[in-house]
Amino acid sequence: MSGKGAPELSVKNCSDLRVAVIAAQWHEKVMDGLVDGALRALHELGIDEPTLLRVPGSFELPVVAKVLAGRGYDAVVALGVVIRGGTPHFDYVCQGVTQGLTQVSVDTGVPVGFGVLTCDTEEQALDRAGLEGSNEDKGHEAVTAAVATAMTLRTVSEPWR
Ligand code: DLZ
Repeated sequence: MSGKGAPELSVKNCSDLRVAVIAAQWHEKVMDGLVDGALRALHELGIDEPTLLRVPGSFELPVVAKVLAGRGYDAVVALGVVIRGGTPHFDYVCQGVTQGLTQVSVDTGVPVGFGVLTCDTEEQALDRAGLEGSNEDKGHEAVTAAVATAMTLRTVSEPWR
């Protein structure tokens, strides 16, 4: 999937949103970049006190996302990195986390930003991690998408305001 074609999202008046970021811990350097990008995006949006929780691996992201979605957060952002190895384990973890996060979002009505990299190599992940020399900043993107969606939902759920 190419990163080309991403929209320039302009999100305003969202500083009162409650946002939680959940980050897995595998592949520390890439994760540091994703978490930094996510926190930077939140700061740019005026959301300065987000909740940040860590989980062991990407497979654990959906259950925590579900609990947070039920605790009044307006948006949840899930960050992780899964790198293909020599067994089918990669496919199962990717499938579990992707379907799990989708299910949480659709079932709860709380937007879940998908900041989980699923890559063949560490180099591909580093290129998307928002680090110096990276071409993409997926932690930042995931926050912006989740917050933009939460703002859209706000207009739908309160059309009389
Ligand atoms: C087991 C595993 C493997 C092999 N690779 C990754 C990975 O690349 N990225 C990641 O976030 N997590 C990985 N895990 C751990 C699983 O996500 C999960 O934490 C364990 O299977 C325990 O439930």
